[in-house]
Amino acid sequence: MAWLSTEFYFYKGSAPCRAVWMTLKIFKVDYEEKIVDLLKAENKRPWFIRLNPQHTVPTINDSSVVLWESRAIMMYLANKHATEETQYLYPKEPEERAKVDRMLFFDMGTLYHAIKEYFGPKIHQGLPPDPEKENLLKQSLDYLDHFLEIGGVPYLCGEKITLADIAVLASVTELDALEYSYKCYGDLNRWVERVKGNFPYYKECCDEGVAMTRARVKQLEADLKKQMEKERKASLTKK
Ligand SMILES: N[C@@H](CCC(=O)N[C@@H](CS)C(=O)NCC(=O)O)C(=O)O
Repeated sequence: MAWLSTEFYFYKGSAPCRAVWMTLKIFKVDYEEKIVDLLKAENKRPWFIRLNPQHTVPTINDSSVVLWESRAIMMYLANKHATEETQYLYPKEPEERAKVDRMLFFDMGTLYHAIKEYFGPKIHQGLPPDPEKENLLKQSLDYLDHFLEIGGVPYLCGEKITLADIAVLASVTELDALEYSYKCYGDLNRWVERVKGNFPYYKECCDEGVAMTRARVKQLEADLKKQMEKERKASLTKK
């Protein structure tokens, strides 16, 4: 049977996609890029829904093992492709692995959830973020900053970068795209700079996507402003 590379369905302007992309790179997985343009609703096309009924990216198809949910994909890639040299990214020892899992679940259920909740109106409609949800985001960033402070180690789970750092970095740097400053969180800010500086694939996998989201949000805001101005003028002529 011919050996097939892993199909990677993704969109660069998506933080969970960027986390999986960095993971594919660090484990040197042979993958085939399949861009799914969310702005053209390509994820809602029948062929994609057949592959992933939840129509989300990232999704992978690894010789008919079809997976979605970025962190589950990252764990699978580590389980399948980690070598002696890269096992530190997802340690095998239960105690060490549990620390990474804890942060991956924190990322999904608390941090990234808070980002999506607060910025939902801005990302989808160019509206201001939902002020009622800002406390949720601030609390998540506070927690993260505190974890780093009490951890007393350079990375989220110890002396080395793990999948947790990759996933959380992708989530936090979505805030760069949304122009939300986290500079006041000292330990968090230093950790972001450290991981960006020491992880070889951040620039390659994230810079373009972060810029895409920033530009898209600006466009939505400008369109909305134009629309509101048009409606204001129309209401004045009616009077
Ligand atoms: N928890 C999922 C979230 C995936 C997700 O919501 N992806 C967005 C892009 S950031 C998406 O595909 N949205 C399109 C849709 O839900 O139809 C993960 O981590 O993979």
